[in-house]
Amino acid sequence: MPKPIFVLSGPNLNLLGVREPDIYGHETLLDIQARCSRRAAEFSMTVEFRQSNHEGVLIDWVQEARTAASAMVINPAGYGHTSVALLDALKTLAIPVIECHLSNPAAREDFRRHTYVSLIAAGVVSGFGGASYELAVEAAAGLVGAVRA
Ligand code: CA2
Repeated sequence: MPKPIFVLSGPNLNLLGVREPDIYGHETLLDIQARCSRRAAEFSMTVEFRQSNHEGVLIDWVQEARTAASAMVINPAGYGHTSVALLDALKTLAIPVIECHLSNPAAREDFRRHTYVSLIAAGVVSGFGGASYELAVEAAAGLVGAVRA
């Protein structure tokens, strides 16, 4: 079995399905985790799905992924727009990184147009709600050479 795809979510995404459904939809993060696991299984892969509200915790997980993951999907949430430290950690990875967002940040406020993560991401999936994560997992599987079982 290959190493898992790390799927990391940043601050406030634990509130999915509870607040602001008009922007972020009705699905919970648990629903999205199930979607990612199912999609990964189609490629005989697994996901390690985690969320934190804390920048340092996310950075620790990125560092863990250096040896424990075959690829990374990350929704950095607000930290994508602000965190040079998260970018520095991501830059140490030799595995593919896919950035994903539930909404389409480019269609929102100007300050959401830039993310530090995009500087190192192999690609970005935005605007499809929970499906953004699923599509990102599929892209990650493809980048590590996994084929549909
Ligand atoms: O669209 C996305 O996935 C974002 O990464 C979400 C971030 C935002 O800062 C990015 O620009 C785009 C915000 C996450 C907030 O999550 C909430 C979920 C439910 C209720 C309130 C906030």
